[in-house]
Amino acid sequence: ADLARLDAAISGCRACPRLVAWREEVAATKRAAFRDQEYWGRPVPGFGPPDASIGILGLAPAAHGGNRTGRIFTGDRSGDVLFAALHRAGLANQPTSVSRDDGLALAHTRVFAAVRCAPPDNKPTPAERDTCAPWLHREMELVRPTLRVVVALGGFAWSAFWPALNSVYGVRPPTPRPAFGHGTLWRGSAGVPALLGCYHVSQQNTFTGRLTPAMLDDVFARAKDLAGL
Ligand code: DU
Ligand code: SF4
Repeated sequence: ADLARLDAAISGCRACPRLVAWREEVAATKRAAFRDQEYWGRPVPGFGPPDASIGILGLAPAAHGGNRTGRIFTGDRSGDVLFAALHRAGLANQPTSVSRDDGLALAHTRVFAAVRCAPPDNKPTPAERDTCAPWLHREMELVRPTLRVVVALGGFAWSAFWPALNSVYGVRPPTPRPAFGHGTLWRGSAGVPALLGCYHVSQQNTFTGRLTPAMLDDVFARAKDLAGL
């Protein structure tokens, strides 16, 4: 219930003028293939059960993905790859994610994003990242009792984890901070979730073979292990 309230609150945020303008402009102009659809055009909340032990941290919603469907990673190629992998790992009840009411349910897994509004060129500014951070922190606070591992999809998400560690757990991040890498693990400690790096599931990585389905399967097998699943 607290998480549902937070999701609703996130959806009304207008704190970043550039992103508010962009998300709404995209929603008004649309992509031709989706012209019959009503775009969400608002901040996109996290997705998954409140008692998740695995958190998956992405960058931001895609303009015609989450910004269209209103569910993170839903309706874009990145999500196609991510949810297919979660299904293979037994963490999703179906391999596809096309709309908010498609019946998809995650098990033990909550998907978050570092920034909640679709940014131009998928690139939020540092100021936008910092403005949006408290939403992630509040969400992690609510999932904290069960959260055991955060999978960071890409370097932006990886770097968003450290302020969360400080704000949510009161744990000062290590200095220097461990560099992002695919398969890099920061172990956390008692009551503090581990952080596991994974190349982002974007087409740039999946079409080029930099990130393969087998690599994702390895990441989620490790995440389940770290989560005690
Ligand atoms: O074009 P695309 O595969 O939908 O991904 C666009 C871009 O946004 C890519 O860098 C992934 C990222 N992204 C994300 O971090 N979270 C989402 O929910 C959707 C896309
Ligand atoms: Fe609000 Fe985050 Fe969207 Fe900025 S990016 S308007 S802080 S929800």
